[in-house]
Amino acid sequence: MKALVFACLMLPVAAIAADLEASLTIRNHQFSPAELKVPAGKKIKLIVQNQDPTPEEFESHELNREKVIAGNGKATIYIGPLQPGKYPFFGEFNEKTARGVVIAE
Ligand SMILES: [Cu+2]
Repeated sequence: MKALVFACLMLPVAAIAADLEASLTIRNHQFSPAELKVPAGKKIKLIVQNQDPTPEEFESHELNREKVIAGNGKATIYIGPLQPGKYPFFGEFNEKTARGVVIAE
């Protein structure tokens, strides 16, 4: 009984603490949006949807992230909490066209 009450009290806290989500789409070897604004100081759950039939690799030295996303697939990349600033990223398999930047503010 005590445990149940505790669990109920904890629910709203859990809801507030849920990750912020942001999404990116890859199409024609380009990221959309190319400029992704996120709040500084928060952990972000970044969902990357690849609508191209070929794989892409999300890579960012500034964010220290590297992840392959299968063709017509989806990947989740956790970033942050970030200091205010700009964090460029690119698609390593199509570096000339697949470019973007996360802007934390
Ligand atoms: Cu790489």
